[in-house]
Amino acid sequence: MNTMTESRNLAVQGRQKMTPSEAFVETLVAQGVKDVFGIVGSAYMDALDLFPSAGIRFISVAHEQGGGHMADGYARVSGRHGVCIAQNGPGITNFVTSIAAAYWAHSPVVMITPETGSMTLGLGGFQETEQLPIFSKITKYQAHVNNKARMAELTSRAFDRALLEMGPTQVNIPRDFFYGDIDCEIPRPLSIERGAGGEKSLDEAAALLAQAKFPVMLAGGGIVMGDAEADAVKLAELLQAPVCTSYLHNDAFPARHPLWCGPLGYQGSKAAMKLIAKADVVLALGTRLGPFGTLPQHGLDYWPKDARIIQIDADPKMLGLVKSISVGICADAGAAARALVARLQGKDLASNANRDARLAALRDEKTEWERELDAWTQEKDRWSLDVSGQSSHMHPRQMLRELERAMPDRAMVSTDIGNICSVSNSYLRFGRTRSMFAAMSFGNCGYAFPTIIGAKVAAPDRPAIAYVGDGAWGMSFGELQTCVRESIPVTAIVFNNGQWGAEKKNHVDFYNNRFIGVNLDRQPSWAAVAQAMGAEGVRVENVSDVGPALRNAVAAQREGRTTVLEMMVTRELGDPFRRDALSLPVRHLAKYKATAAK
Ligand SMILES: Cc1ncc(C[n+]2csc(CCOP(=O)(O)OP(=O)(O)O)c2C)c(N)n1
Ligand SMILES: [Mg+2]
Repeated sequence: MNTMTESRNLAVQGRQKMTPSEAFVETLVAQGVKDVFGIVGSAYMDALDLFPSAGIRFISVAHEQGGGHMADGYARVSGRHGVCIAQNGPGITNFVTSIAAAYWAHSPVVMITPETGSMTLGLGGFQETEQLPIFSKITKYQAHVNNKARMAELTSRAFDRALLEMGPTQVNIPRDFFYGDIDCEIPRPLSIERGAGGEKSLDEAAALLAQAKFPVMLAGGGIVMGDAEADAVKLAELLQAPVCTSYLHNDAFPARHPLWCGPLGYQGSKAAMKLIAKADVVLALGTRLGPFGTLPQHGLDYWPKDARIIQIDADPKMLGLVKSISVGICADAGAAARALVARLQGKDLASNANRDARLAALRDEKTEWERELDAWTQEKDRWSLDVSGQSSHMHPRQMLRELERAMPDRAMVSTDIGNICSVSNSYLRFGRTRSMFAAMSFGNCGYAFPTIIGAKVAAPDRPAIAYVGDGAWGMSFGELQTCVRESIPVTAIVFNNGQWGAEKKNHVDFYNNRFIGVNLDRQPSWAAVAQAMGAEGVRVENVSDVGPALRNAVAAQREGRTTVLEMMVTRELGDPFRRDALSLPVRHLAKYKATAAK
């Protein structure tokens, strides 16, 4: 690793007298912070008062969880820190879910947690809870300001570590430590460059790739975070290798590229699965090979068990963790790809011998999958046929295909957790990185909408679209207030199927349609709710209206207006999330016998 310091320091220079609030805010300035998400609280009023003079926008949100997700979306689209802050105690505990989500999305979120005053800590006063243990497993670094003189040093370190360790960090500040006089210097941000990996392992990887007869690249989030798309493309082209994207990182490789074959994992591309199944060498570039991303899908147990795996990841702890690997390289995805290109260029590649046949297989699989998707307008299991037969609403797949067709250039799309959002995986294709913001492995409902709001703040000139199920919408629509109040125009596409569909699917498949708590009866009209909250609300009933509705909503963003598109869809349900993790019910006690599997 090389160390270098950046020279964007606009903060005061040199050691001097200041208040800890000034030291804190100047550290934010030094770190390039322009936006902070949160809800006001007395605990940090003195620092907040300085934000406007420091050129920092405070974005007032509806719920701290939303603020944490916004910081996450902001970080994911920009590659810079996302920052959130709240009142000690309940404001901070409201951050828990969003910080856990940011942890699994590898987002450099810095969470500022003012805490109860140092002189009353432990006395059980007002809004007191231990704020470090709660976050200890979902942050990469926790700074506790144990002395006000260390305010700038520790705040700065939390910012540096968030980038260095690719995840959320915490700065915990006893609220009385904002006041007083200190003598200090504002640290300059660290900028640590990641390298290409060890020479020996790069040589081994290059040798494996040179001998491979059917190399396949698996493009992961490391390509997105490392802005390594061009390098990944070059390496794939050199090898003429099909490229699959890892689960929920559909933006890791440009979908229009002839070598792209789509996402692996839940509701992914059969073409990608069938091609990786043929691989003798898998080049996993910038992916931790998370356990959820390679589960069998569409009845295909596609992971190539005999293939040699080269895994490249920026976090050494991820190497060989989930899959056994032949070569592990701890590296920046782009730098490693460049180093491999340098080693392989002009070399004799074994895969050249069957290149035409491999490319023909790639084209055929892709064509077949597109044909299958075109014909797959509705789910065909018994439950789905029953409910959709009785409904005049849209089939979710048809609606998703229309959204795909109308998707604007440079779109940013966030997706929630739910059955329809999961099915959307097959229809989300992107031309560039930093475009897809799914609720990653933490998988919390309520992720997508606030996350896209944060993304829009970081990239106001890009169309911002959230895919959200109606259940998840019930958790997160409060942030429409933030869109309207703070003039952050986005589009929320709410899939109204009147149910917590993904969980209902488990009732259908495992519990003989004994539905408990899965029907969302007597919902309000979400379009009307949006209008009442000062946004546009449109109810979409017909497939032919889907494309125009999305185009209008995107145009409205350019005029500063937020739109909720309420998509009226049938109750049919795609394949379940966790077939692997459920079993048919076994009952021993007589009173429960009626619920046993027949
Ligand atoms: C915070 C949270 N609570 C509960 C769950 C469990 N869960 C997973 S999917 C799902 C249903 C989602 O329903 P909806 O948003 O309406 O989308 P649909 O499945 O109907 O498309 C639930 C409750 C979760 N993932 N996150
Ligand atoms: Mg639903």
